[in-house]
Amino acid sequence: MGLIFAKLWSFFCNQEHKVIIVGLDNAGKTTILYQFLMNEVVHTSPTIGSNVEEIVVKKTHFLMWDIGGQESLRSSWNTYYSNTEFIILVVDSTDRERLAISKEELYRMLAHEDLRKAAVLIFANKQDMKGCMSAAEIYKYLTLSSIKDHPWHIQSCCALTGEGLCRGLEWMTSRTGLR
Ligand code: G3D
Ligand code: MG
Repeated sequence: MGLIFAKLWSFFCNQEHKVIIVGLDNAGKTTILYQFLMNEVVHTSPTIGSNVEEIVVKKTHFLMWDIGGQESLRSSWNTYYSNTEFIILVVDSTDRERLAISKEELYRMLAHEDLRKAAVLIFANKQDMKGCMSAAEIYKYLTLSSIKDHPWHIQSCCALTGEGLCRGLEWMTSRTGLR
């Protein structure tokens, strides 16, 4: 009896939150997911699929889908949208030319019916690179202040060292309590 109760309890308390990791190719999506998996404060389950991983932060379970960013794959991003609670948009802060494409993809996602309730975490990645754009510049360029219908947060980071990644996860964890 106790065991069944414990199982039910854990089922309801450790609900999984679906996360999709999007961004252009070469932005650093896979490196970020890899850092999450290596991070000591995060517990992980064995790999579920080639691009899906479960990570657990302070009893909050996130099911993370790393979605390919090549142009040919972007049109299929929407097949992953249903039940998504968090979008992690990874931006290569050195890639000034393609920031316009990231912006376009961001607003396309925000307008999508299946992502109506999703919160957006933007990682301004590759902050270790000389001449990269700051999170403030990216914030301005993406006109984040105009986004009123989705919770959003921008975090600068370096996926190679892991710097900034925990702060982003903390924001996500704090949002899960608000639902
Ligand atoms: P993607 O999954 O979004 O396509 P990847 O991107 O995670 O494969 O990363 C693309 C390249 O960027 C990789 O380099 C990776 O090491 C590098 N990269 C990711 N994050 C950072 C970062 O914060 N700083 C720097 N300097 N490089 C980063 P390679 O050379 O392996 O292709
Ligand atoms: Mg990748």
